[in-house]
Amino acid sequence: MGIREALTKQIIFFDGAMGTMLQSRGLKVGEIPETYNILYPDIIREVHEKYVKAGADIITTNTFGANELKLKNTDYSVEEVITKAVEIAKEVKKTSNGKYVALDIGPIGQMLEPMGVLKFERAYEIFKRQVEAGVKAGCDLILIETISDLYEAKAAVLAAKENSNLPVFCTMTFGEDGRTFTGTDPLTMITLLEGLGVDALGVNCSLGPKELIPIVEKILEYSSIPVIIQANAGLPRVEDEKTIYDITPEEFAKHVKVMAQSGACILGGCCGTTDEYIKKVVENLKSLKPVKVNNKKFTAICSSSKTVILGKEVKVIGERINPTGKKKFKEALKSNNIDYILTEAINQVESGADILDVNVGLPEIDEKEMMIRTIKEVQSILNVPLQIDSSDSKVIEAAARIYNGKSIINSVNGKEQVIREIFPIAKKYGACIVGLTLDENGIPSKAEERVKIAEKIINTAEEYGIRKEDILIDCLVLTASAQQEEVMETIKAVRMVKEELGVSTVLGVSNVSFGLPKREILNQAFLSMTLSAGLDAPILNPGNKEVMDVIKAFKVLSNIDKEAKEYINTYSNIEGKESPRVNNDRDLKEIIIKGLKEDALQTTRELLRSKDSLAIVDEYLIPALDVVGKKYENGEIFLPQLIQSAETVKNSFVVIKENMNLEEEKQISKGKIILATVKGDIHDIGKNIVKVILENYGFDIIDLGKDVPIENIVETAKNENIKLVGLSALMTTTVKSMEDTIKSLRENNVQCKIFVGGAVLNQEYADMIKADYYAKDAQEAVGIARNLFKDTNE
Ligand code: B1M
Repeated sequence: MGIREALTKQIIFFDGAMGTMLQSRGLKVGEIPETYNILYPDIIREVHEKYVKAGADIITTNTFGANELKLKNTDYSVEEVITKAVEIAKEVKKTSNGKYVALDIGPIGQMLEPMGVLKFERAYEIFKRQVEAGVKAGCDLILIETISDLYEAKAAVLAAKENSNLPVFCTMTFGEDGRTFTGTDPLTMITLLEGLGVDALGVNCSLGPKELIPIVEKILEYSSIPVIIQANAGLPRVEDEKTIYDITPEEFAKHVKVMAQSGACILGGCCGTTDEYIKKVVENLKSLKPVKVNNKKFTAICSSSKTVILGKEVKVIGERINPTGKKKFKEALKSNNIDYILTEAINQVESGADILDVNVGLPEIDEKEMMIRTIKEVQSILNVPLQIDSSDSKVIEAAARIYNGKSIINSVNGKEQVIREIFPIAKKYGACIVGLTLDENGIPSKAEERVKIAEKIINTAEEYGIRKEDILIDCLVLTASAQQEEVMETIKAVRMVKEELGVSTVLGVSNVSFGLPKREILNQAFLSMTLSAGLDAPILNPGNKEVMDVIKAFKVLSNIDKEAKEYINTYSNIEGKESPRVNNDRDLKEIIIKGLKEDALQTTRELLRSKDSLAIVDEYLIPALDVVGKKYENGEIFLPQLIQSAETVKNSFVVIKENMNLEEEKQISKGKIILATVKGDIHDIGKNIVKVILENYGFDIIDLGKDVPIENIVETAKNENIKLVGLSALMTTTVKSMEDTIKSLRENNVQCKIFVGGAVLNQEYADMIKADYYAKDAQEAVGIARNLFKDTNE
């Protein structure tokens, strides 16, 4: 029986950890487990056999890290390692009565853009090579696991689906805050992965089974496909540099049973689990029938950290990223002024947009390139989902591919050719589609005719395998000035589409008032009429206070805004709350918080006319990063946004540095100092500031960078005969590394003084780790250096 069929009939058991088993069989720290397929195939075979004997249906190949980057420093190619791994697993399947061989694919080990430098298509190619090797070797399914970046999951799933016909399973790894390391929550994972057409999804690694329960509950609430759970054997803790897991096989199996009873149907183990754990799980669950998986039927789109569900309450689609009728916007597109577009995006979100429409079509520019750039840039600073708006199917396809999440495609209509071009794209990337109620004969004047076109779009979409929930219908607004009698037909059509066809509706509201004075009056009235008829997502300018007022009022009157909380919060007489702020003139602090990299250059230059360099650092850069740090800690923003703010500060600092070089003339060296951010810590903004200031006071700096190995610091200090070493650390976890560095400098008899700094430190810590001095900021660092080199320079 194929695994897809088996999933409908029985609970499927995965095996447990490979790493844990290999460690107990001699795998050393630093050894690459995948090389064991070639070097010690008997060990791998024995591990698989143990798991099958314990009752596992699926044998997971020993290929978790078998990608070209991780194997780069070994003697083996991806193909060799994977072929051998699949061969061993197939052998065991045959001899020990296993059922399926899963090609295991773990994360690449490098961050994708914008958090790292790895490009999406490069990640795709890396995964593709693994998939091709696994398919050729004859695996039965593909398991993509332990992924924490949704974008990486998308690259991997596309690689699996475009290069094989095998079932694809995908699991992600969550933290105690219920999100992955890059900010994805369970619902968002489901929204993307189901859209991409995986066969099963779920969670692995992360936490122990007990701690996973809230995450599992969320997954089961929303998933319409089989759910996989592979927990760790408890929460890991480190003892004598070894990772220990505390949960016994019995306890593990007990929790897993609860998950199976709630609906999870593919079960196994991750870190810390062994065949003992799997044996207990199988024994406990053998007689259990899987809970039937049903279609949860909701319309959703997402970015990497936010899902918006349509159809439950009004959601606003911001229409301002669109050059139509906007001279300034057109100029921005022509001059590649991305910050102008980003400012439009931010303003709309601040004014209440839930989704942003993105249209950058202009004959004079390369629309595809601009669309990709805009999507990437908007996604790196904002987490609202996007609607891809273009009349060119090539632009739509490129955008749907590169988009991090599940987008809306705007739009198709009832014309055969358009349908044929766009539906396959929507199906492949799992996007929602806006269907316009017009066809070869134009826009019908009667509501009934428009509904017929909507019905045709929905039915044809189903033929392409697109769920009805993924269709949004736009009944089209005609202007009251030219086609007055058809305004009510649109409203009637919205009601019919909602009630008779049961799909969500969108509508570009402001067209209705075109050509008439006081447009906002008509827009307001029309919006409230369409909302009453069941409009789910008006497309409008959220900066237009009047229409946003209607929406807020509608939410109260239709019992969506419970106890009128949102309404009161907006309109109670608290100063400054009257209307959402739309600001085109942001100060540097805000620019950094928003991550507007280009704006930072310009604004810093302007500020330097009235302020000196250090004042800008102290009054803008540091306070802005403190706000960002707090927001990150509170889960209001996630790693991608944190990185954008850091990059923005760097831009600002480039300008400050240029200015400092102008201010001070280069002097003779007053002494040579090493600066380094300690091992394990990649925060270097503070250290770089200290460096520039010290240089400006005439000191020669050997900057060893960030995440610097202890040996490197010791060697350089010795070889260069250094008298002063400055160490920076920003995390509680890396203070230990700072202490080790100091210890090593002392043990190696390096005759130097050491000063330390960084937000996590204070004088007490500095004394504790036996540093000679503590510098609160760059200016104090200068004081220390001047004092120390005083004799030399006098
Ligand atoms: Co991260 N980060 N970060 N981060 N980050 C912090 C430090 C954090 C407090 C945020 C938070 O949760 N509130 C938190 C640490 C928690 C803790 O341990 N207490 C944190 C975390 C958890 C992380 C990650 C683990 C997040 C993740 O991946 N899940 C990860 C760490 C990876 C690693 O290091 N292994 C991470 C990553 C990053 C980014 C890459 C996104 C980025 C750094 C980019 C870069 O530096 N190139 C970043 C940023 C920007 C921050 C915050 C927001 C800002 C840090 C900063 O640059 N401040 C920070 C929160 C915060 O501090 N408000 C945070 C401005 C800078 C000028 O100040 O460095 O203190 P500072 O320097 C001052 C003084 O301290 C002093 O002079 C400077 C000027 O006055 N000084 C010295 C500094 N070094 C000195 C050396 C000296 C003398 C003085 O002599 C040698």
